[in-house]
Amino acid sequence: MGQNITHKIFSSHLVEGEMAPGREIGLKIDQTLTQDATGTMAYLEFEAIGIPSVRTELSVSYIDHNTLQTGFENADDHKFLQSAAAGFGVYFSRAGNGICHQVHLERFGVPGKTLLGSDSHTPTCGGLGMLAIGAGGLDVAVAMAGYPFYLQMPRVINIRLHGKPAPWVAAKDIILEVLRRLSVKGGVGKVLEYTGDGVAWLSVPERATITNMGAELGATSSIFPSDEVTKRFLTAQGRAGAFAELIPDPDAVYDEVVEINLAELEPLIALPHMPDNVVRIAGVAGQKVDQVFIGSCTNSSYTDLMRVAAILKGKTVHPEVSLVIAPGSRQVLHGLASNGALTDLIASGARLLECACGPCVGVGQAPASGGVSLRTSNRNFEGRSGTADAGVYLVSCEAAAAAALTGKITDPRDLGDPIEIAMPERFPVDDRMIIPPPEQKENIQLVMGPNIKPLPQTSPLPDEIAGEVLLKLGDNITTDHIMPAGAKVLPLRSNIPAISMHAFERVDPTFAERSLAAGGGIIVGGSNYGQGSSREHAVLAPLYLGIKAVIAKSFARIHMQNLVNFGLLPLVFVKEEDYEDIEAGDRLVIEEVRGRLAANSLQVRNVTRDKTYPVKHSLSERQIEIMLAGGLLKYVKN
Ligand code: MIC
Ligand code: SF4
Repeated sequence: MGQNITHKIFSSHLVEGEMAPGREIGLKIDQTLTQDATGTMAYLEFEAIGIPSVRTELSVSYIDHNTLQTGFENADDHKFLQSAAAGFGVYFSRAGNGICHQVHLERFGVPGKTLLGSDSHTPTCGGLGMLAIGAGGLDVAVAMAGYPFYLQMPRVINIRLHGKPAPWVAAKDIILEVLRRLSVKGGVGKVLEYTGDGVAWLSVPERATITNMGAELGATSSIFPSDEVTKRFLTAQGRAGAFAELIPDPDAVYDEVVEINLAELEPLIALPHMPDNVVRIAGVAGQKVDQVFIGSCTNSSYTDLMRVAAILKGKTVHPEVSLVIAPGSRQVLHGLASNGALTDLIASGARLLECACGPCVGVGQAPASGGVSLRTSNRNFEGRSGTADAGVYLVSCEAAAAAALTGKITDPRDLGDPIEIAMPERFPVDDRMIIPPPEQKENIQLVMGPNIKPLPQTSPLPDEIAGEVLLKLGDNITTDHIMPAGAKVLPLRSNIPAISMHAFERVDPTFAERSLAAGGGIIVGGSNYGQGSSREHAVLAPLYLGIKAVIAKSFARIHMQNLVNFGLLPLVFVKEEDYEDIEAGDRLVIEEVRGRLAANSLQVRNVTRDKTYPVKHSLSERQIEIMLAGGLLKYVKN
């Protein structure tokens, strides 16, 4: 039986288990990446494991999220990360060099290799045929220490792209169409593998736009073949030697097939406040726009911004619109500067930001009250922009540039003749902002400023869990609900006691204080609880506040793994209707927890309502041992 691309990489990296969907497998990890907002914890965790140097082929530490320095905190974190990189044998991509996913695609990604990153959009490198997976910082630390990465073997969904996209239909529209069809939980437990004749029309950065937003479907990863297009991209990056062809066998089998005819697609838009809330732009055209943001790891490549520059050339941004642009990397900015496109952007009135995440994660450029912001980024969750009542819409670069000129949501097809941007034969390669680890590591001290607080301690699973339901939540609760990001909170990522006071603040500002006063309690969630980011802080903060368990209808992959890694029990209702029965304030008791875990026969007693609900978990034997030990760090050290 022929193999698909995903299975080829899985089988060449399999170190434990059987590749049957749903079964736990262990994978060898070739490369890792961390970013500054998750990286401080990851390197503290790596230090706690006690291995002197990383054992991967390559590990890179990026500074890209916390680059706004309104106090000492972020700069302290950068110094710590630079010293950790030097000490542990990690490459260090300096602040301003670009967003981790864009830079990794340009400079490090290798077809056929595995990459584990402490950021949910790590699958961006799937655009060049790499099996790239997002995970919590501790999982990445353990992989840096040379241990396998464990996950449930995903099902492989083949997304077959047929035909050629019509003019003004972008890669962004393809992934928005996938989101429209499959929803924000449609990728859970799956790898999305793109094949078909339509793939040939897409450049590597366009493919990366698509694999990037596989994260918004909750997919384990997304991947494209490595073909002639990949070879040209790597050659233009001066990395032809990294190329290896990777295509599915002609008789490859898949668990499911989704067909998309690219020729039939139209420009699309995701309406507030979920990335799967997708409609045709033509259907909502005309609505007034206050802000346009072009950037993020989804849409900030050289060709993306060249298209924007061509649209804006000789024109002026609409007087009612603030247009902000953040190039994805220094290489992109360099390319725009040396060919004059940057002048066109500046002349049009665009406001240039540094090469970093910026507004995508609420670091600056919060929209006006009740404002409408059109963005090329990937998440439009309520409040993530920094303005609680703003509406964020997700679009392609072309649609964003069109709206910046007209001041309203505009179908880019109204712009007239399509724009062709050729891929450069050679990108302006300059790695001087990436510091390689030193040959000699003696005398390297970790620089720990006052913002870096010790790792929180976990304890072994108790035999009885009891507490009040402190919050009852609906479906699709994101990690941005649980642990908000943004310019005010992100600088506290290395300080768990301080950041914890912001947990759930957009849902219920009294949560942190109530939780501390009650000595902790239990959270009840709906389906797809914890979707979105990989941030461990969405577990560490509730843990710090005394949360003992989360009971939900279902969990997002990375968040559930993070809960287990820190010894917080993720439980699922056996009968979904029991969710309806529970109210905030009810007192719940789970008895014989340790004893019943292996048999998966736990029960929740609702003391307030005198009812008992059967609950289950989907933990592997290894994860049960992690829970009993009190988290992954303790388990690894044992
Ligand atoms: C995000 O896009 O939400 C982030 C910020 O990049 C997160 C990581 C983090 O919270 O630090 C992610 O996607 O994992
Ligand atoms: Fe950065 Fe936004 Fe990408 Fe997250 S989604 S890595 S915040 S650009």
